[in-house]
Amino acid sequence: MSKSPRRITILTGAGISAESGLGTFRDVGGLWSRHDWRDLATPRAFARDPGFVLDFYNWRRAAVRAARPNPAHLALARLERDWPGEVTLITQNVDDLHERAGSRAVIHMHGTHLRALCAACGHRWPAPEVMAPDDPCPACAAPRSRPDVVWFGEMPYHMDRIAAALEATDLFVSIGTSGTVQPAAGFAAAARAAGARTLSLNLEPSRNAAAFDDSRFGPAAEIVPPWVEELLASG
Ligand code: BV8
Repeated sequence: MSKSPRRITILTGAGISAESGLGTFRDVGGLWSRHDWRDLATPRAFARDPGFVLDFYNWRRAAVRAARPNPAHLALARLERDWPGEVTLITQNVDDLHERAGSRAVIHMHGTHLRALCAACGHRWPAPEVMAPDDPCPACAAPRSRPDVVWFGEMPYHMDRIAAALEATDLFVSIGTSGTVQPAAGFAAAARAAGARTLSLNLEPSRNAAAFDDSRFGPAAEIVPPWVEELLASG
């Protein structure tokens, strides 16, 4: 690795939570191979059958509560704590395993399971274990509560903060994502165009593999901790 990067920006996807027992989306047996995302992760799906969509998220929220952070989550929390420069952690995941591993500043660009959103007034509150279509919004009482996650066709959250991080970062690292979903899949190329080095830590080459200067392949729980160790030793 060339001279130590002062600013590090990390993007994680479902692959980093795979060894915590949470499914990925596009691997064999992944969520979108068993369910059609058009019926579950779009505003139209929610309008058509809110009970079906809420049940899907209730089931996934219960799986998140039962899951534990794995060594990859813990290693990133250590990097944020011990790195002498700036570490920006962006996740496409809606689980809270980064936070439970000790990461303090996590940018959830696709939202989070743990918050509910009122589709009528925009109020947000901690999501109950089980969400049902006729739950009244605590603020406006409308029965329009939904998970506070970003569905297909909706604008991801915190894009201004993300754009600023990609512009300024010295090193961009993508962990456990297939590079399929935009705009996240374009972050590596954007960081590189702004002068950053780019690194992919993934089980296999991602669809945007050409955007990475370096790649390491293997399960995140096995390859992320040694990468963090190396970085801290070089810092
Ligand atoms: C938007 C909800 C614009 C939360 C999700 C045509 C062409 C290009 C783009 C589009 C298009 N048509 C539509 C679009 C845009 C669309 C898109 O990109 N579609 C793609 C699929 C074609 N994007 C959007 O709609 C986004 N919004 O563009 O808005 C806009 C502009 C103006 C105004 C309004 C709007 C919104 C995208 C967010 C959708 N929400 N989920 C939830 O339920 O979780 S998508 C879903 O995919 C999740 O959020 C997930 O995080 C995300 C990305 O998936 P990955 O995390 O990468 O997971 P995946 O299974 O794919 O890959 C896992 C990887 O891990 C694999 O590489 C595997 O090898 C690796 N792995 C597995 N095990 C391990 C491992 N790695 C390490 N260790 C292991 N053990």
